[in-house]
Amino acid sequence: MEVAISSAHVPEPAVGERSLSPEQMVQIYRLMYLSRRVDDREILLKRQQKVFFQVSGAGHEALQVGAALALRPGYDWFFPYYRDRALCMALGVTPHEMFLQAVGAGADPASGGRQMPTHWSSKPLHIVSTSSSTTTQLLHAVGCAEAGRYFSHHPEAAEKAEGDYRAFHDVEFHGDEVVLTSLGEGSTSQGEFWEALNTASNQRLPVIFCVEDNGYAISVPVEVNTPGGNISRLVANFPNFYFAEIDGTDPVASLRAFQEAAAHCRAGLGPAFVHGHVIRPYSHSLSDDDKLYRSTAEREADALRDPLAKMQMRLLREGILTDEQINALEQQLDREAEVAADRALEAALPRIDGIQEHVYSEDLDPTSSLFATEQVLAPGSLGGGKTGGEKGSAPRTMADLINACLHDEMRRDSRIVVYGEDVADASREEALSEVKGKGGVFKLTAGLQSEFGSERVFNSPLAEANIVGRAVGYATRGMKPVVEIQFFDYIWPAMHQIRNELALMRWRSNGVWASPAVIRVPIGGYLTGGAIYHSQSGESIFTHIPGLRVVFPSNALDANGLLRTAIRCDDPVLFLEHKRLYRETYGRAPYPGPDFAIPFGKAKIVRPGTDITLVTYGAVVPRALQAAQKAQQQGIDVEILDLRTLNPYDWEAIATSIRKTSRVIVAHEDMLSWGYGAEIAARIADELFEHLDAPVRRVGSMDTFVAYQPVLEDAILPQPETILKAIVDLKAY
Ligand SMILES: Cc1ncc(C[n+]2csc(CCOP(=O)(O)OP(=O)(O)O)c2C)c(N)n1
Ligand SMILES: [Mg+2]
Repeated sequence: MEVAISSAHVPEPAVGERSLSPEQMVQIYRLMYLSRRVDDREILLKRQQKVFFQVSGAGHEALQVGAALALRPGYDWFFPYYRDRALCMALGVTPHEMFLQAVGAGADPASGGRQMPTHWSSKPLHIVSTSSSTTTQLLHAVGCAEAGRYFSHHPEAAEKAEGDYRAFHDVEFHGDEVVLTSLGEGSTSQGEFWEALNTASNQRLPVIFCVEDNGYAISVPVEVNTPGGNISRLVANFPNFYFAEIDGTDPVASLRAFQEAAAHCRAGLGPAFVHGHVIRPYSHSLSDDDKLYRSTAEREADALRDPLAKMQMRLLREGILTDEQINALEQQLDREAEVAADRALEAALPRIDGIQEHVYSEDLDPTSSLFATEQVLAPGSLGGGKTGGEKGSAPRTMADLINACLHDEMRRDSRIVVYGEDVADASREEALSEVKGKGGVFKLTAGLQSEFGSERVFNSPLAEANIVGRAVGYATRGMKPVVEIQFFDYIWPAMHQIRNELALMRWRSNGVWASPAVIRVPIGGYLTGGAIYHSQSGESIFTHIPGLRVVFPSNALDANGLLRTAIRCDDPVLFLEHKRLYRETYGRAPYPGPDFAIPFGKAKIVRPGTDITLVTYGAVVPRALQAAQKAQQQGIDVEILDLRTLNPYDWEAIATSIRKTSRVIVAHEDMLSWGYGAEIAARIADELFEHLDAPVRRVGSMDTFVAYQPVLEDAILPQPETILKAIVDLKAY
């Protein structure tokens, strides 16, 4: 096994050094030194228990200052990671702002006291909020670059529009903008690293990937994470890249590499990969002690490469500053760090009553009357969909009306892009003159690429995190990605992006950033042969994520109106489409026109009744109706509520019905234990106890996955008979 590159093996700078002016050299040292002193001051505050976490950028300063000085804050875009103090300082984040974050002050501009220190965010500087998750930010950077390119090709899409999310997203773009994202060498082991390089390379996107290689991921040395110990060697065959492997303790070499990288990107040639070898003199964080796993010799060798000491020597050697001048400068910067920290310690704390602000958009409420355009369709009105102009009076399937909504909304809003696995008609456009086109494995996106072109409708790589991570980047730039995950069963690689990024962007940035994308996902069983990996449910896993709206229509008309609201609103939405309902006779409806919308959080009484309330949604709705018809024959009058949206859900409708019937069943297709019904049942027991004449009952599938053999599938999933039995039992209670 090859070992990590040590200082002795650090490659020569990629370009010959032209000298910088003395002022530039001093400015570089000033930034590097101040960054280190802010770290040191923060460490002191942590030891005094005045701040609560510390992770330093020590040893990485030269590389980061080089990157920042090659780029333009507020013009280019930045998706940094937690070590990037010197980068952010050089871009314009002040020491005071950094300390405000460390103390968790209300005025912390990055997160208002919600995130740990060094989790950067600044709208004016174009630093997009980052999480603690290693590597997720790379896909955001890719989506951001795609959005910038899209706007420069379609400047009209940047214009503001009233009546939907666009009213709240100012768009800025420059044709030659660059996106910088950074990560540690250990993080290159994450799949999302490779997924990001894939798309950046394929699309020649102007993204600079900066690997800050300090040789360790906490205690794990580089050769354990990276076969052969050098990530540059592994990525060298990606097409269209500019590559540089440099001594990241040398700010001038770093600056040169990033200047060349930026020039490559701005010229539209493709992405860049700058691999800087740096050191980590302060352990991973204050929670770590590297003496536990690094030899003394290794740590001493690293110390000899300290970028601060080297730069100081250089200033002296090149006669740029004298000893006295360096001392005076350092004293001034020490004082600057101290004053900034002292001021932050006096700052007001965040408001407790503000905790729930910015979970969802405060500007645009998807439950509001703005989205209440449910109307009776005028017979003969024009229909949407791939051919357009169809008569609206013929009943159409859920698949048709979802497709029609996508066509209508894409016509109306040029910020919408649609992508995912197999969603395009044909990636090789030239084939379209002779073939019909794919348009999704369920054909829900059929005809979109043919009508709107390959820049707006395209296939993604087979990588779910790639789909959602890029959507986060697109949406933070003000675009509206409406992406597809091919099957709910395969949403899990994207789970990290959905939970830790998509749903959290607004809250963790204290309302400064948001990523209101729509994820359409075919879900559910009752397929006869769908088996374990094409029949899963699991909606409660997603309703358990604050910040994410979850929609689950049961019929064509609701699917059309709710998808329109999902697209026009300003929150991220998981839009669950039951595969079994796509083409069923049940629930077909005429095309309702291009402005038909249904607000979230409004249940529908699909069958009025007086004896028992049955709360349900999705494919259980038609099964519950069958059960209710049979119950009626036994004299039991069941009221069925279709929730339609699961977050938010219509508590008022549930409560009103239960006050009338005093008996309730919550029924869903997903497994009974820990399912969506558990929460609804618990709340009913809690808040409506005095209205109940019987216990709250639940109906769900067995606590197992769905088997292939139809006999097993039928037994596992709730059937009309299962529901009927629960109705009869409950009435007799
Ligand atoms: C997805 C994820 N897994 C694990 C962690 C915990 N963790 C935080 S930093 C880190 C090591 C990162 O090492 P590297 O990428 O080399 O960056 P460095 O800290 O050395 O700059 C780990 C495992 C995390 N934050 N995110
Ligand atoms: Mg590392």
